Amino acid sequence: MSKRTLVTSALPYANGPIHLGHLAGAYLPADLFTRYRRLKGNDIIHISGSDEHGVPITIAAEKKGVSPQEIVDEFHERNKKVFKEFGIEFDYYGRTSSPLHRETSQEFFKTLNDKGIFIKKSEEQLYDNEINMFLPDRYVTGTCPSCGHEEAYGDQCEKCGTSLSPVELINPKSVLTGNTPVSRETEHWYLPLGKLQPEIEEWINSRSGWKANVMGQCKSWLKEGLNDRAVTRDLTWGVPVPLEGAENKVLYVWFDAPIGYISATKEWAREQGDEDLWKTYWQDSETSLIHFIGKDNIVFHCLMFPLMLMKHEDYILPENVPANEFLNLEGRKLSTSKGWAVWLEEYLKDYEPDLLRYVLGTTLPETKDSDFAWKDFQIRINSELADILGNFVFRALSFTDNFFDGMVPELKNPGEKEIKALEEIDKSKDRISQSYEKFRFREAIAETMNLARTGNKYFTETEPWKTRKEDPEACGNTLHVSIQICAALSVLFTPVLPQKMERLRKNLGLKNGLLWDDVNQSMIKTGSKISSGEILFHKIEDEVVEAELKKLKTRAGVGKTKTSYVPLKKTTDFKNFASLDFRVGLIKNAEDIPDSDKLLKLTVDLGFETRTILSGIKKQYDPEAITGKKVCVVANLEPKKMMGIESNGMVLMAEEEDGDLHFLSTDAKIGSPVF
Ligand code: B3M
Ligand code: ZN
Repeated sequence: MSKRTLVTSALPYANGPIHLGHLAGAYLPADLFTRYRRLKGNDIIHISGSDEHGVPITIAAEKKGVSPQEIVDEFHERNKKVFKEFGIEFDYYGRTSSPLHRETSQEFFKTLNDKGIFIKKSEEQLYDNEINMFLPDRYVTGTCPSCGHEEAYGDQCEKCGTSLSPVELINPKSVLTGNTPVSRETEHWYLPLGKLQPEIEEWINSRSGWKANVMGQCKSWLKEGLNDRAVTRDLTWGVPVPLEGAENKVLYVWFDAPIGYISATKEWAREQGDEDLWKTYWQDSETSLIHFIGKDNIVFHCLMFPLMLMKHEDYILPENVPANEFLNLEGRKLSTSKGWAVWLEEYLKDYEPDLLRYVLGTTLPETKDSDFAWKDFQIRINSELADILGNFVFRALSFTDNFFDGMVPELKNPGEKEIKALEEIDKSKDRISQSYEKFRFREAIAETMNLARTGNKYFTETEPWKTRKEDPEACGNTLHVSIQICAALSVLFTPVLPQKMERLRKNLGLKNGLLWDDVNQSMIKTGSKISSGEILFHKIEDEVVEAELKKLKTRAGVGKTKTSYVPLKKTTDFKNFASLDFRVGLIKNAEDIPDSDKLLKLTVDLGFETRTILSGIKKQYDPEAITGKKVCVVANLEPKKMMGIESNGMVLMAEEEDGDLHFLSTDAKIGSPVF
């Protein structure tokens, strides 16, 4: 472990409220890691804040008919507050409209300019004649030249992650007027990524311990070759370019936003009463810098910002960028504009933060996209938090309270079961640590729950309700061991369940400020007094899940009640119908076709043979979720080649009015004919 750690999590645009996608991408993993490392005694700070510049902000302001300042003022406060309520512990939550940020990013730009890093180019850029303005970045949408996605933004395609410039888009449209923009010449400062590629490439190749999804993206961009990127824009909202002759130009938001991590650290240092303290976190080689982000921010954090830091020469470079993939919601892509999202403010009105921290923590999109479903939320809470952890803690504490006057009994002549259960404390502690260190938070959480499982099982197997009368010494041993496991859990589960574990420590009479290394087999002395058990987790009823689903669907207009039916096709004869061969098949495997918007590649077992079938269900189904499904297949359709792959047959789907697709499932044996 490094001497000192600086954790940053992406600065969310202050143009809307925080939702589950944000949390799963960056903030929850960053908080889990920081809390864990803090328990390990590491000198660590967690920095984030609002990204208040850039086109996403000005577009949001235009849509609402208010000034950009009003937008960012509102969402900065709301987001800061909701993160706090959810238990995301930032040491500092800054904002890029602060004077110190302006100063810091202008200094950064000037330094690079003085060193002759930038090149100045006069180039054609898109311009909207109707409103007399240049259209940088997200002011333009169009088709991605890389993957064909039709709603790519002028700065990036969210589909394939490629970073773009508006002139590269096919069929560009002005977001403000819908016009097709014209080209007009303008002058800008560019970071010559093309020329600097060898340096960044060498650095990337020297990284170790990076996640495969992150490394893979970096390498594929490098392989394609990097394009020079303009770092200034013809806009009025942003950090003014600090040079003469650059009036009406501001710094590109992706130039100033990452510098926001530095300026926020400076503000934090000021707050600590030590102006220079930020330097130890940014300029001392014994600090490791770790950026938590979502996958759409990889290019900026792994290539562009490191290059900026490198060229400035005063800064350390990131040690790791453990980016996450995307979180889907109930099997569909999360979409705030369509209302298909769960916002944190909304969640916190009805439920406790720790429940979501746990459930989301167990489903983080660490290596591939993952899905949040309310049903899973219920199952995880009921069968893990309540039935395992909660049940174990309650039984251990209330039994001790009821039958031993709340005094922890002595461990006398422990048997093999006792010794094994106690040893699990040390073993789990090490395993959990290793998972956190590798940024495998799902695994860390599962390991922690396993310790509770061990405790719960041990309690049940030693049957203290029987031994209480027959063998009081054995009963005492059960409680002694169980209480020690509870004590260990109260520290080991703290990163995930900070509020609940604080309560548990209180009930166990443990002092505040316990660290990871304080966890051992005898954290609580024999004879110590503990409080009675309390129910830590209440179960979630089916109705709650149904209501959440209904709320979501109503808001997004999914499954509206008034249906209009597609007109019936004209009558066909029986012979025609009978010529089609429908069969029951089993989806053995489903794979993404990265170049396609719609298609998934399915491997379908028909019993007598296995087929490759392409199916246009990508928007609605996660490949993982449909593997193992029995479906109905048109088995004698002539083969068709799509995206260079031959499809042999068709999987039947029912399509609802809103485009929702459903499988026609059956319990029948694979290969059975359907007629
Ligand atoms: N605001 C993009 C985003 O919220 C951007 C991140 C900046 S991190 C320096 O996804
Ligand atoms: Zn694309």
